[in-house]
Amino acid sequence: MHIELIAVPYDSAHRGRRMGAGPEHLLRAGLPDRLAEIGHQVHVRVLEAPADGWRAEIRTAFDLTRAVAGAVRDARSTGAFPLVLSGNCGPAALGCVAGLGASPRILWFDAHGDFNTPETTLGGFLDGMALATVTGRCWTQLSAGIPDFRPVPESSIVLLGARDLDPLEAAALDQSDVRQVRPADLRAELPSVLASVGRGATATYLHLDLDVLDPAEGRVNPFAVPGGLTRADVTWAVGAIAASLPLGAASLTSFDPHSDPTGQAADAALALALGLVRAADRARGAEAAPPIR
Ligand SMILES: [Mn+2]
Repeated sequence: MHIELIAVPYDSAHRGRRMGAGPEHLLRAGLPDRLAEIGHQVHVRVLEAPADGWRAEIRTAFDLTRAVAGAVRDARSTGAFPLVLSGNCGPAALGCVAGLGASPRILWFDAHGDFNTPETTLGGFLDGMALATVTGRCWTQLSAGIPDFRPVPESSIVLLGARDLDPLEAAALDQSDVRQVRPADLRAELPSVLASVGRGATATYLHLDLDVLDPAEGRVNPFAVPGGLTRADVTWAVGAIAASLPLGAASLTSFDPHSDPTGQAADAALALALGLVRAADRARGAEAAPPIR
């Protein structure tokens, strides 16, 4: 399979800082070579914020989102699978949704809801609003400036593994049509959730905020909280998703190498990236296979 590895090395408009260091850390740790070793053709593209621009958290996030959308569209037009490595969730998710064009299903792994809005956030972190922005709950004028972006209906979205929500954010999620699968319910609930959300799906975006992992699997960033999924859980779930929905694009986000002095979280991230690509490739092969007579 041809893979376009799209790196977005920013966190809150800062290049290479905190989670912004994650994408290039994973590239240096050998992700492109590991993918090539298992038979894939890999092209790496590192996206940059506009060279002349003033850095502002919100504006830069949307500049990067437009760049991701273009890179995803380019990759898909050549038949490559876009795999985004991003410091933040918002540019990755909004960019992939826009790049996919048609209204996708979204499977969103995250310890957090990313469902805050400017009116509910306690931390003031734009990226904690990423999923709410995707659904059109906030930042609607800025989102409208992303070519081909259309808000995704909440009923097309599944949030998996979330366990650390602000109070008003939790209330908004509970009242929304976003389906939630709690960490402890993953294996029991995912098959039926996929059966219902997958009906008629044309493109699916898989969002893997690495802090969905339990910190015992490696501490991926300063916001990681206990009660999360194991590496085996995530690998199983990604395999199940790829087997039942047509994966159009995927992202790995929020890895901060500074939180991971032993390298355990980096190992987990590499293993999950390889597992995700294997699952996407298997599913593509199954689709391309001639019907059995
Ligand atoms: Mn997130």
